Amino acid sequence: MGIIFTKLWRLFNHQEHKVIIVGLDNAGKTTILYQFSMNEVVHTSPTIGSNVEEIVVNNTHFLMWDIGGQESLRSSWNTYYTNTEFVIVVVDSTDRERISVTREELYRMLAHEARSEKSWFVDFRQQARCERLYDCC
Ligand SMILES: Nc1nc2c(ncn2[C@@H]2O[C@H](COP(=O)(O)OP(=O)(O)OP(=O)(O)O)[C@@H](O)[C@H]2O)c(=O)[nH]1
Ligand SMILES: [Mg+2]
Repeated sequence: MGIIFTKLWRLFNHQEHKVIIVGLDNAGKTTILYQFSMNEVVHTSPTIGSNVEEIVVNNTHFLMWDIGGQESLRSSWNTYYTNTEFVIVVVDSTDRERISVTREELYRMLAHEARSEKSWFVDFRQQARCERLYDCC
């Protein structure tokens, strides 16, 4: 009970919550970021480095970092971990050939010493009856 209270207190007492969005290149991270911030699907190009947007939900501020997923950029993901409270892992489940690469990257992140005290969400973009997430809307 005490732990839950402490976590809730931390959650609502902070001014701003840092969220990182990670996943392989072409998974749909930037698309998600702008769906959150502009509520629309925008044209994207591969992210070199990162994009960041502030999103406010019910007076709660989230600073959302969308990090480029190309192979050469993945080693830099851990530099974004500091002060991160939420991690969204985006997986394009139509990309079957690279599911094992995604799994390795996920294990690498979970093994990192800075992984603790974060909430993790995994977004599998593709369900049986729609091609990918925004096709379902
Ligand atoms: N059909 C469909 N296409 C999507 C969806 N999400 C993203 N895409 C497309 O997939 C491509 C890549 O999307 P991005 O959001 O740029 O991918 P990313 O994960 O940011 O890729 P990097 O920046 O290279 O790491 C774009 O052409 C998007 O339009 C989806 O839910 N459905
Ligand atoms: Mg991107």
